[in-house]
Amino acid sequence: MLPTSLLCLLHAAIVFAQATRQQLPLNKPLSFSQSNSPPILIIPNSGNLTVSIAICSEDPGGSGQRFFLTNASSDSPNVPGPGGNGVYEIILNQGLGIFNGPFPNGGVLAVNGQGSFEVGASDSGPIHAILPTFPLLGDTTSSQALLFSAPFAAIEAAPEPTFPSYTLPQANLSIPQYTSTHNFSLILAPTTPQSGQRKLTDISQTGCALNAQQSSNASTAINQTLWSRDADGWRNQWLIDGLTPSTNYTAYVVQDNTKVSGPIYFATKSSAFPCPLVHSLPYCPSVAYSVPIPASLLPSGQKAFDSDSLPSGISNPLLASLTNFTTMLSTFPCGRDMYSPLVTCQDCQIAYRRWLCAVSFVRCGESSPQRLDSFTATPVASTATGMGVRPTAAGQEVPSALLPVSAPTASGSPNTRNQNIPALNTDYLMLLPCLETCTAVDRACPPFLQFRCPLPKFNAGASYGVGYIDGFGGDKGGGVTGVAQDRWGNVWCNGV
Ligand SMILES: *[C@@H]1O[C@H](CO)[C@@H](O)[C@H](O)[C@H]1NC(C)=O
Ligand SMILES: *[C@@H]1O[C@H](CO)[C@@H](O)[C@H](O)[C@H]1NC(C)=O
Ligand SMILES: *[C@@H]1O[C@H](CO)[C@@H](O)[C@H](O)[C@H]1NC(C)=O
Ligand SMILES: *[C@@H]1O[C@H](CO)[C@@H](O)[C@H](O)[C@H]1NC(C)=O
Ligand SMILES: *[C@@H]1O[C@H](CO)[C@@H](O)[C@H](O)[C@H]1NC(C)=O
Ligand SMILES: *[C@@H]1O[C@H](CO)[C@@H](O)[C@H](O)[C@H]1NC(C)=O
Ligand SMILES: *[C@@H]1O[C@H](CO)[C@@H](O)[C@H](O)[C@H]1NC(C)=O
Ligand SMILES: CC(=O)N[C@H]1CO[C@H](CO)[C@@H](O)[C@@H]1O
Repeated sequence: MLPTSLLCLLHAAIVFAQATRQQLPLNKPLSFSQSNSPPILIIPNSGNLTVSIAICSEDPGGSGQRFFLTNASSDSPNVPGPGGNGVYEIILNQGLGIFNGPFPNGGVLAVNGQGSFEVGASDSGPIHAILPTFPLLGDTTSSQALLFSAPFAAIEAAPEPTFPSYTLPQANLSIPQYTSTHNFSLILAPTTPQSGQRKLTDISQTGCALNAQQSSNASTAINQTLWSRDADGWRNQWLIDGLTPSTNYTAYVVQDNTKVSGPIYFATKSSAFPCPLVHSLPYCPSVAYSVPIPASLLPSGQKAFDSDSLPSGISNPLLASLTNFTTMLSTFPCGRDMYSPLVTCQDCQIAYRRWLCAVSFVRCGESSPQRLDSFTATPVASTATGMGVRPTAAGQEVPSALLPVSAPTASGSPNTRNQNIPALNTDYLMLLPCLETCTAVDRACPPFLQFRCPLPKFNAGASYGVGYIDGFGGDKGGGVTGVAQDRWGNVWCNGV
């Protein structure tokens, strides 16, 4: 006969095993916090299920959790474990594990080890995932950043108007509206953390682990809104304040607490950076960057310009010019006559709007804190032959299309290329638009408008970033970087 104490122990173990069996709901994540009695989960019956695991905090003991499942049957009394017959281990990679397979008789999932985690079982793709798309940097100042989530929903395209009532959109578009059912959170931390803290890229790359970092963070989102910045789709936009100057940051976006997008990196400007951010302009949806407007023109309490606070002396001439262009474009029998098999008057207006916004909203820039020589030190003469890309021995150092601009002289000459922007009383660096914003108009508009872009071999480099996206000869995507900016925080030209 067994001693009573051992009997009690056995009894407790059986009760414990039964009490912690728990049904896993379909298509809804369950969280489990750190405990000494990890649960045993019953997986629902389904022809095809994806079971996903996200580690929220690791086992303080150190060895980490392991997850074992069987899809043999949901009422097997055995607890799946290492080496068991018909048992699969869900292998974790950076805190995320995914198993996909048939569960005709349901299944059982068991956990070895301690630490908090989430489990999801879904019949429509994994609940926990690392998204293939990255967040996007708008721009930074010394203490602020404009950031976007990856696009999450397509923009409903305006129907192509038809002849004879081919009506193009007004210059002043209305603020677009969208209602999203998604939750987004932005997680941000210095890329090189203070001692004793872990890099965001070193913790589990899961929504719950990253969200836990955010709650302890100092920088604050002072505005959050949905925005259709470009044809890529709807994004969540954040305006962040309270960052440290000249610092490289790592950023992630977590969607619905379970799907991770990132990381991207970006650097804040030095503390002397003079240009405030401009964002959320319905008539220039892709303007989300710093512009050399004196910050003294900001209404009190505001930290960046939006469509309400932007001086009308800047917006009105832009809208007048766009109206003028639309009037001229409309003299073409749009929708009846074709000037191209590929593009329409509507495409022309879209490309022109984007170009007009990019050249009217002059962009400020600064060389990367890691590459201080990455701009042309002396202003380029208007006859100069391209300044965009400076070849180097390694062929790797690609300076940004930054052009120094001097503070206005006593004679009052303006210091921007847009005379409607009040002069900034200080020197700054201008980040030139990518030449492709111009060539897109050239390609999309009817030839009678005689819209012309400067040529790379003549003086295009004096006013545009040349050779970054397209090659010097114009070959699409054949430029040195192929893009205007990358996820590491490099911005080569203003490529809105
Ligand atoms: C369990 O999953 C594996 C892997 O997907 C599959 O090959 C096997 O047929 C499944 N077992 C049952 C009983 O469906
Ligand atoms: C099961 O679902 C996943 C995710 O939805 C899908 O990728 C996979 O092709 C499906 N497998 C079968 C056999 O239907
Ligand atoms: C654009 O139109 C909106 C109304 O849709 C109006 O409130 C706003 O003042 C206009 N913006 C400009 C710059 O005219
Ligand atoms: C979004 O967050 C709210 C509050 O945290 C929650 O009630 C809601 O279920 C979440 N929605 C999704 C899709 O995750
Ligand atoms: C955020 O910015 C947008 C655009 O400027 C504005 O319409 C909205 O009211 C702001 N939201 C908050 C909460 O301040
Ligand atoms: C409209 O365009 C015409 C022709 O290019 C130009 O002469 C006129 O000054 C423009 N008006 C405005 C308000 O831009
Ligand atoms: C920021 O840090 C990342 C990772 O160390 C690096 O790859 C990137 O070049 C840095 N970006 C800038 C703008 O300094
Ligand atoms: C805590 C803080 O001041 N800001 C933090 C933001 O990101 C992580 C998590 O707290 C820390 O490394 C930063 O210091």
